Amino acid sequence: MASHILYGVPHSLYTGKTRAYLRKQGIAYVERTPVDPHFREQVVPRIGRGIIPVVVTPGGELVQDTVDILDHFEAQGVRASARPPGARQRVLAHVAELYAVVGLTRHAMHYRWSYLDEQRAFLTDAFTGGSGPDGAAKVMARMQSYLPMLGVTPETIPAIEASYLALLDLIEAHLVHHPYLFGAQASLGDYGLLGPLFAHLGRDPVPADLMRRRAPRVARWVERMNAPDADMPEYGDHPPGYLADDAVPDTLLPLFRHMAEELIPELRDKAAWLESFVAEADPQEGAPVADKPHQRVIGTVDTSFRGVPFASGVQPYTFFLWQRVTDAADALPRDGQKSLHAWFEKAGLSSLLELPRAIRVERGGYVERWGRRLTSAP
Ligand SMILES: N[C@@H](CCC(=O)N[C@@H](CS)C(=O)NCC(=O)O)C(=O)O
Repeated sequence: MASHILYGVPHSLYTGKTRAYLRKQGIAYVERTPVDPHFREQVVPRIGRGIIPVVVTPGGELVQDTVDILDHFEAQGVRASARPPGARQRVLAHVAELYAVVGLTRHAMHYRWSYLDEQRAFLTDAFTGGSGPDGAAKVMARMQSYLPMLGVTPETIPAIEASYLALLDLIEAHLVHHPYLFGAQASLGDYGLLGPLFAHLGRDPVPADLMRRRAPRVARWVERMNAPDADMPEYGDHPPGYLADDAVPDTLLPLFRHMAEELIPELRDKAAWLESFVAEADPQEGAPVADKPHQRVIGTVDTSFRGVPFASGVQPYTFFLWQRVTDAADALPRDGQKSLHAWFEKAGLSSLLELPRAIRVERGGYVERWGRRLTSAP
């Protein structure tokens, strides 16, 4: 069978998410690094920037962005769909997908780069493998330069570490009963969370050691997510697939409350920023969100992480992921909406569905683009 090509590297957050998905679905692929001349000569010019992961299909189609990659395969039909059929499970999977990028990337980047001295040999080797001996130092420096706008500052670091330990404990408590978030099948939420919990937090020496000692079941889940099968022998005869009847286990309530506490203040501030931006800049529907494809941040907003102030970079991609939550919720029939709203209320997540955003963000031509203006709550 013809193979897909996955351009990525072992230590990349988003490649890890994609690779795990391809393995679980039994999709044949070969992985190559961006050092491959074909990537530079054929892929980058078509995508418009040097970014990984990129999937090249056997027919030569390029798919970039992990959301688009997973959606691409889901649309074709896969053996273990990452979209739970149940309404609450599905919307919560999108919340976890959002938290993984907007929340947990901060923890991942902190534990990778704030402990650089303790894991320099490992990271230098990884980046040399992925970017070549000449490129490694440059890429490592660029990654570190993202820390302040992600909210990793001397002031926020104690809160980031406390938050991470609490998160590990909450996931660990859930994994006592179930091998994945919503039972025995990996959802978009599991794949989202795997990004930071594998490449950085589950693999770099300092945080990997912390994870193994403090949360062994989380470390096992990281292995499980990378296995081609469900890999759950320690759960005996746990029924396969998603939990029946759209069940959401009690252990997920404190976990999603934890996510809500970190997401909502920042998203509230970013939604307010977006409103002023739209009023001033008058973005046109269909226009790319930034002048250059590699530009992810279009402004800065004063916000806070667990009460600690910091200036956050505003990435339109955040609104795109947030919108996936509200789109999935809006698509539910009335009954489903009621049960979802009740659960969101208990978890402190209601603002996600209620906070108005001034404009939609879509994806097209490998970048984020402005969508329809929204005058009232979306
Ligand atoms: N939204 C993108 C993010 C991909 C991404 O951030 N990739 C990183 C590696 S994990 C990258 O290529 N960064 C290059 C850079 O920032 O210069 C996706 O989901 O695919």
